Amino acid sequence: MSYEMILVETQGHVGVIRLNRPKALNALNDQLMDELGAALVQFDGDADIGCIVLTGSDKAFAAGADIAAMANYSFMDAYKGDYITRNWEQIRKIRKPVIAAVAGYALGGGCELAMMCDFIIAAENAKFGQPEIKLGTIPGAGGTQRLPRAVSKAKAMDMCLTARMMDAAEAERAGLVSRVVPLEKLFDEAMAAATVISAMSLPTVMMIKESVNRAYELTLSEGVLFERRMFHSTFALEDQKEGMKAFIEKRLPAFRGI
Ligand code: CO8
Repeated sequence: MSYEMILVETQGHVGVIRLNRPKALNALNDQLMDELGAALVQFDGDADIGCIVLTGSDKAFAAGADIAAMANYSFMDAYKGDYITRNWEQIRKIRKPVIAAVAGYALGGGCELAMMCDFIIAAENAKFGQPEIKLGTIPGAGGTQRLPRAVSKAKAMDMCLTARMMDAAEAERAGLVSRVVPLEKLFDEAMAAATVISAMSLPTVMMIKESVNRAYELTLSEGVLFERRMFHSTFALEDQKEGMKAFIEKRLPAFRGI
């Protein structure tokens, strides 16, 4: 499939998707979200890919949902799901890790998209925010739900109600991002992390992603039970035999994803 609003490439075993709508600061419209969903699904099904990096430009990861496109929607336009809502959840179905490499603005739907990734690496110039209130609307893709889980209720309320932006240093302190690096190192840092992950056992990687995500949905005892069963099931993997044998033999493991 050819894309107009994203750039897609593979580097080694890493799939790279770059949002590429520079004139609108990567504002997220239906076409872009359809293309993003298709590219993610393609990488998820590609046996050669172990991890995905999602990034934008130096100025904007994404400045939010496309305001011009939705300005005149009626309730029914939005609710029926034919427009903004139909294609936003694809990323949640992806089973391989997706790293967001965020530089510049990650606002509104852009911040929500970054939070739907498995972790965020930010450049020093990154700015996160949920400014929907200034438009007379509210976050619609998880901003009021994922942000409090990531940064506490106090900061989430502050950001959603005042529309203020959080810079990269504050985002790291608050736990929204896992690392902050100079802008010129952002892509390399994300690729290095993705390369490390893609050398691991793929089924183990996928089980960790599933287990950590359960922490958002379950009680502690149910979550620990889920993790325990996943842990037990790794003993069915050849990669577990290889990983432990390699440790005992003092060599690097050669995982085969089985
Ligand atoms: N939508 C459409 N166009 C945009 C958007 C956007 N979100 N953001 C920027 N643009 C466009 C501008 O209109 C401008 O276009 P043009 O050159 O044709 O006038 C171009 O990008 C450059 O923008 P600026 O000139 O404004 O650049 P500045 O550097 O001066 O400012 C800002 C950058 C601060 C990022 C500013 O552009 C801004 O405030 N943008 C809007 C941010 C915002 O409010 N985002 C939230 C949108 S609502 C949302 O995301 C709800 C998500 C719900 C998802 C639900 C799914 C189910």
